[in-house]
Amino acid sequence: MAFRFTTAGESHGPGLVAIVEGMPAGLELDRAALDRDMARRQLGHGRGGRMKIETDSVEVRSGVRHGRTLGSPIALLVANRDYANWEERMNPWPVDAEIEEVHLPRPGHADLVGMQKYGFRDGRNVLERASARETAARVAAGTLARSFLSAVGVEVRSHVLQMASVRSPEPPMDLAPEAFDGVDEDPVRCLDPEASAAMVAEIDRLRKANESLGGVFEVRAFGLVPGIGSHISWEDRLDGRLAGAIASIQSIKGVSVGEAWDVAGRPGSEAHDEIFHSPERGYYRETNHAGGLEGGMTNGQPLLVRGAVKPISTMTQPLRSVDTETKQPAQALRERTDSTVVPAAAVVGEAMVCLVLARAYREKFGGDSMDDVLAAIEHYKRRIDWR
Ligand code: EPS
Repeated sequence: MAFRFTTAGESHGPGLVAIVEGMPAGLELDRAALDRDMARRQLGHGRGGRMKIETDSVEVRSGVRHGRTLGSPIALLVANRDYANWEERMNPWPVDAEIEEVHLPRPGHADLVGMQKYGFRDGRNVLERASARETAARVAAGTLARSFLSAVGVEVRSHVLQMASVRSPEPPMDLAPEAFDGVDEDPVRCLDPEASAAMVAEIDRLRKANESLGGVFEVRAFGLVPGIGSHISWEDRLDGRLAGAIASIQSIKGVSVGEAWDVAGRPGSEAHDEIFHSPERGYYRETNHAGGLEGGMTNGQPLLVRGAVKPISTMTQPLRSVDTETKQPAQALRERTDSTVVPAAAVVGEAMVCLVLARAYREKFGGDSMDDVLAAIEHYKRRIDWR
């Protein structure tokens, strides 16, 4: 069965659901690790009041028995604690109460076009699903993909490179996975302590000015064998899948692979990663401009992907909009909100990269059980003499 996942759920509804299909049987899952990823997504200086209400935890409803996958679809449930405060407004069934509608679409949010497209007078019918709360379900699904990848020797890490106009120094292309240890303890998940302090100060400064902040994060994956993805068809090119997956995260406006935008301005001689071979190492490279992908396939180098996050579109000092009932000028909806979600978006980026890589590994190596998967990978590594 093909590896795939879907999510369901509204931000202030009863809860979120993720269903993951196509995991092999016999994968050992660590319950604590699932909740650890959920907690990492809630971190970051600049989040709002909602994160004090939620303590996200994953409940496994199917597909796992005594800590191991069964090969059947895995259903995951993440409760919305805030639903207790929204039971009337978000009840799946009619309620005996006057419910206020949202008629003030926020520029940058899905509100207006969603109301037009789906024929709603109440913007809440759109914004509840468009909300980045949905990413909790993606991270839940991503934890399963991460467990699978970890069993095949792949590790996925992330960090924040830029917060509004504050940029950290460019990290080296050859960072080891261990360089990311402790990044979750940093208030903005930045690897550079000086830049981190400047980012925190910038969040505080702009928050006081009623502004929201965007930024840039990077996800790196280590331990990939060469040949994941394929040059054969556009749908199988891994760069395309990764870009699509990252761009599908709420608030993302740009994706890059390797030194993308910089490479575009260089001569070819400075853009590519020359190929070497030694009896000890086999094939190897001394640079990684390509970010670990050539011809839509992993080349055995670390994978480097970045996402550009726009500032959150719910503003404490709302932008100009129009009342959809009266068509008169009005200020956009004002709601409790975060100042920035860039540190959280990096964790969601990890989840999406894990899900894309797990799918591509499942396609390449098949297998109904983990033993089958591991045997297929071993065979392949021997064939291409990969160490
Ligand atoms: C969000 C608005 C805020 C965020 C929410 C996404 O929620 P609320 O309107 O309840 O304050 O906190 O993100 C989450 C709840 C989450 O878990 O990430 C939005 O409008 O997108």
